[in-house]
Amino acid sequence: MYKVDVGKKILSANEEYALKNSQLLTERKKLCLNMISSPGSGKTTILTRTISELKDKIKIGVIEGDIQTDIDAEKIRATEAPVVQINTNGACHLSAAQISSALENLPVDDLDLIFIENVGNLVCPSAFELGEAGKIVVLSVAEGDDKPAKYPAIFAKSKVLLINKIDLLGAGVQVDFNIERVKADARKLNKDIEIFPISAKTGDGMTNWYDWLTKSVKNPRL
Ligand SMILES: Nc1nc2c(ncn2[C@@H]2O[C@H](COP(=O)(O)OP(=O)(O)O)[C@@H](O)[C@H]2O)c(=O)[nH]1
Ligand SMILES: [Mg+2]
Repeated sequence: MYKVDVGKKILSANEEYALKNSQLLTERKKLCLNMISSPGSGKTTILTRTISELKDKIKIGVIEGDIQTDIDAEKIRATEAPVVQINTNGACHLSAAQISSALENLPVDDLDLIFIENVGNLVCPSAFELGEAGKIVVLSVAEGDDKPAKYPAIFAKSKVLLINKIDLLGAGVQVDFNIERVKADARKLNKDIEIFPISAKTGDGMTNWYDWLTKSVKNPRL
């Protein structure tokens, strides 16, 4: 007869790797942030602008997850930040095992902060812990203000919500997006979430995000 010890949590293979990644990052005091959004919300644009504007203050490396191609990794490489590309060949999220091997290929000791750009998808990546200290969810105004209500999991789990493309809310542009509704819905799911409306295109609002990053690299487990 089998005996099941209900008191002991059995870790999945993904959780085992996530724990290993988290231990490695904690030991080396490196901040790791897992950026998640739908395709086209602006993750790569936010990263390239952040890397360039903080380059004298914070040393940033990137793990790029994509179903196919290294288009985004090339954009990151142009900033001169170290980058490792992972192609998931169809999978809708990165796994902790993939992050573990990517970390072996990044000069971790030379970095302060490692961003993971997850595969573009608002649902799938939220279910897979990678060993990161925190998740950053990006929602652009062109996607509609009902997304926290419709896709609650990622908003409930994230440390930060970046509301991107606020330049599209300018006079004469037809985008219906109620920022106050998004803030209220996200805070209903997650009272501690930090929310920064930004435009990665114009730079509007980015200093609030940079201040949060600068503070957080000093406390890499958040
Ligand atoms: N108007 C506007 N366009 C943006 C902004 N951020 C990104 N984009 C554009 O949105 C598109 C998708 O951006 P990208 O960074 O590739 O999104 P990702 O798929 O989430 O990595 C590109 O054409 C960007 O130039 C922004 O703040 N304002
Ligand atoms: Mg991208």
